[in-house]
Amino acid sequence: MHSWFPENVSTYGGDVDGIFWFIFYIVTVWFFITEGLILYFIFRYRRKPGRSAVYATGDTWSQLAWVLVPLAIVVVLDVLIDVRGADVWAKVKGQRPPADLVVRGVGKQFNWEFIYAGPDGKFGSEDDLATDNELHVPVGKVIHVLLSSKDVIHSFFLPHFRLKQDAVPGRQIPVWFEATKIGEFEIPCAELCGFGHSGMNGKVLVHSAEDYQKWLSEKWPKS
Ligand SMILES: [Cu+2]
Repeated sequence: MHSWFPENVSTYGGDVDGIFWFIFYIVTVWFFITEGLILYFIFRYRRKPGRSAVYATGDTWSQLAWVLVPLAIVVVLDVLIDVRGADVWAKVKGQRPPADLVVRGVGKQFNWEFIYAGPDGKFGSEDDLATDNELHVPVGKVIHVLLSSKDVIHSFFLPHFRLKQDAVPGRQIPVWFEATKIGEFEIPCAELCGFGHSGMNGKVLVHSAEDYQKWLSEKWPKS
């Protein structure tokens, strides 16, 4: 059943998918119940000679129950979804575990710029490094991305990581993820941001610890 999703490669991806399936099963069950009832009633109360239609005013309890009972069911299911969703929201967007690596992610028309602080660990210093459309990270580490935008609203979307967050001009919004698998995964911009929007597509390159160190020593040979 999961085959139409992009592969999940983040620690919290399973929780996000869990919410999807929870809602999907609720909606599917009720779809068949309600559509089945509609078909049954269409058949059961179809036009028959000698039987005239009834004008239902809805002011008896037995008639009101047709509104109130489904309403109560919808409210209960909605609260269940909200409670489960709030847990996942807290995990993905609420609390962030302490970072192993902090990268700045800047959206601009029309690419993603990633800025690494370099060996001194400080942004805005000489040894900073900026890459276009390439976010290099080690596997199994907590990555914080501080999102901002130089021009319009973009949306930082990591479908394989089940992460999506708008990058908004004038704000810095932190997000986090932890990769569970080595490989290359796309970062499409998910907010229509101008004529080059469809080409605004970066990638996350998840390396093993050794390969990530190798990449670092290529970028900062002296450190
Ligand atoms: Cu964009």
